[in-house]
Amino acid sequence: MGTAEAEATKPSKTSGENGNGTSSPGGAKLGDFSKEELHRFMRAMLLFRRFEEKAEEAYAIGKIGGFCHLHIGQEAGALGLIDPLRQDDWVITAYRDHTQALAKGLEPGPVMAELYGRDTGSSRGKGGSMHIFGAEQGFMGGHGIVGAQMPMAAGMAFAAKYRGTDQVCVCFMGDAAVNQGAFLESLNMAAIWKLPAIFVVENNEYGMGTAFSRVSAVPMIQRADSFGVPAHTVDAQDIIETWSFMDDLVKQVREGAGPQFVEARTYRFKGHSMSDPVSGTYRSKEEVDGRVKEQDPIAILRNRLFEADLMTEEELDAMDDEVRKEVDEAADFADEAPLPDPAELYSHVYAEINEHGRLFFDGRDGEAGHPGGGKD
Ligand SMILES: Cc1ncc(C[n+]2csc(CCOP(=O)(O)OP(=O)(O)O)c2C)c(N)n1
Ligand SMILES: [Mg+2]
Repeated sequence: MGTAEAEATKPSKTSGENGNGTSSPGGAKLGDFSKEELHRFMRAMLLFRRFEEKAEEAYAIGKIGGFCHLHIGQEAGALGLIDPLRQDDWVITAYRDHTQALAKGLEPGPVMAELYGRDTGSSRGKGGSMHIFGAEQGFMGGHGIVGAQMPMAAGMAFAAKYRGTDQVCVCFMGDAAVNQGAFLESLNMAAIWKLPAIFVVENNEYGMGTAFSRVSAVPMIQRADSFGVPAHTVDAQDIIETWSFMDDLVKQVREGAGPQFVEARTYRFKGHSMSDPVSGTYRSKEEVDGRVKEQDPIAILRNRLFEADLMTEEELDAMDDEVRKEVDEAADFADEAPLPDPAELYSHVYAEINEHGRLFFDGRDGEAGHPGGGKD
């Protein structure tokens, strides 16, 4: 797809001043980035794509069990909305989390090993696909309950404000999550306390098989209105726009602009999870094929780079080969890793008893000899 076509498929963008003075950034151009940066963007998105394809393949042959939700088609959002952050900023998200973890700095090996349920996985094989974690990288999970991550995001943003740091917390959610009570509570408290939180809805238009238009009487962008939280829309298939938008917004929040709501407009190219078909009763094959053809974030960047003579086909092929090798190595790392030791069953889980009581330091005493405690 050529640049003109890519421009034509862009959703309309909210720009200019918002209610409380935060501006919706936008209007970034290719020329705002160096060739090296643009190549880095391409490489990262290719890595995400190949990683997910490998996960899909591994799932199909039974190497990965349980739930597995792929992010294919949504790579520009993963990169553009996370890459501008510092390592000590936090990201918390839902279950479609593999590429977001990579974007926040986790290595492909431990993420793949987590999908394989291995001891070297980022959650020591106990979390699986939906619960990737990297505390060191500020990646606070991976959460399977729709909306569960939002109050925790508000809590982390509160901690930053209370401690007087300038950290920012970015909370991702799917479009279905805005109908959860946790959404209302979190946005309201974040607004009242002017917390440094950015709530990002990855609006891929469907919550499993339910179109957003069937569960909301108003467009997504209006959902934050009643909290006084400034709302922005960004075309999350376009890495250039998304990255520069987020870079600006994070700076504003770091400087005290308070919470923000972002509708990142995107589309998932695969089924809801590995057990769901790509298309079916809720969306037609024609719809999916059309979106894949017009809105593939990797193809959009590739075409722009080719047109601007900023990348050759050979360079792209070489990059792709390198990335495929990296993903193969991640899969080998996962394959060769041991399963968790059964003796570790009660460590790093809520049932753990340590010298402070339970894992969450709440002061309760566990019953000696019973790793699960037993008082409640
Ligand atoms: C509280 C709760 N209700 C229902 C589910 C089952 N469920 C899992 S994913 C999902 C749809 C979520 O869709 P969306 O938020 O749009 O995210 P997407 O899958 O599109 O990334 C539902 C209903 C759940 N995990 N948690
Ligand atoms: Mg959705």
